[in-house]
Amino acid sequence: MARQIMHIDLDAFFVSVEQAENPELKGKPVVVGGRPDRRGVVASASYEARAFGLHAGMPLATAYRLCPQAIFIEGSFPKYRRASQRFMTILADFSPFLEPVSLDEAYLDVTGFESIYGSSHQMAAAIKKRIKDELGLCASVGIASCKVVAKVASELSKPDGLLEVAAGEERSFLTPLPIAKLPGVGKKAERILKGLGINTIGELSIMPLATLKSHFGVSGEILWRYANGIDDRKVAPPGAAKSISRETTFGKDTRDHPLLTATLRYLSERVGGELRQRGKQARCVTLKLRYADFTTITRRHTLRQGSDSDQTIFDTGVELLNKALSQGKRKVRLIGIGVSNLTEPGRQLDMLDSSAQRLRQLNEAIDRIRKKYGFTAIQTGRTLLLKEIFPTT
Ligand code: TTP
Ligand code: MG
Repeated sequence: MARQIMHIDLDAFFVSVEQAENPELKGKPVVVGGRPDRRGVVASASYEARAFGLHAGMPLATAYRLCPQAIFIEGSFPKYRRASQRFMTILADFSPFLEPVSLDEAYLDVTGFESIYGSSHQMAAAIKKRIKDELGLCASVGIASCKVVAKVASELSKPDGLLEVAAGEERSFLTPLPIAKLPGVGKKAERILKGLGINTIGELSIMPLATLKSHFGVSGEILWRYANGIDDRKVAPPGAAKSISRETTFGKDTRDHPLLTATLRYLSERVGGELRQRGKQARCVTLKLRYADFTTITRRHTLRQGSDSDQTIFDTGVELLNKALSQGKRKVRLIGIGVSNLTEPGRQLDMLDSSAQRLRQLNEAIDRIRKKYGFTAIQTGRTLLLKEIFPTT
């Protein structure tokens, strides 16, 4: 039976929290991000402000030029965090399979629970109503058999939307949409794809896999799968995976360097593959060696920035391996490589210039919050660096 997955995203989140608190702001162009005479960018714009072309990431000065009558608010992160917690608590009442993606966005696997409400559609309406009644906020909900389609559906339904894509309709739903609507396709990928004459998700879905791989490396296959409405990622409660590792025991204890490194490469690729499958990046790489006498050592290295690249994992592993091997002559019985300190790739939550500090603290405190933008980057050497918007992922 098809899964029933919801993607729920609050509309104009920061602004809506301000409007819920101060009804005078309702129905007006409102911007959270700071005073227009300050440096910094728009964090959130009300839909009324968007009608003037304002959007997140736009310099405040530009926003002011386009819409001088907008109300500019500094914003208060602790307030948004509290609202976020209440939002997530409501969602958790509907299903235990909850995966927060960012402050205002989550996946909910409701498979089997929807019958309590009559249907998924009615369940989504009940969720929206509770969010409205208790928080005064509007949520947009996408329902589909997989994450990527649910995500596209909720975005498409905004604001105050509810859009269900029936099982079996995933491809036909995605087909006519412009490629930029597909999670994973950011500005750079969009440019490349348009250069190849690909404008719609449907056109992307029928591209040869090999062509996509040659342009985007490993991400090419993910793009292709998403374009075809294929996405088997689970709705994973946060903290489900704290680390990922693979190890192998040799048939015969060995000191053979090419064999050790080749094994390490294979294991690194498997670890990297799982990282990408989970849409995570790792900050920490750990090598494990068990020697013939069964003594086991682990050696760890912290990367300067998170990575999901096979090559980075492998390179780090080899360095640790060479160091370890230089310290003795014992043969190796088992080799393993693991990654930990997993983070979500992505968006700069510290766009609010004035409260960058608080935002950074928030990022650290809620390390499970997925950053919205930025499926990064597999550098295979021969392909380009892909650093793109990869929302939920
Ligand atoms: P979004 O869900 O991307 O935006 P939104 O909720 O304001 O509007 P939409 O109706 O399109 O969902 O982000 C949620 C909050 O995260 C947003 O209100 C403010 C914050 N944010 C930033 O601080 N910087 C950014 O660049 C973006 C995109 C969001
Ligand atoms: Mg939102």
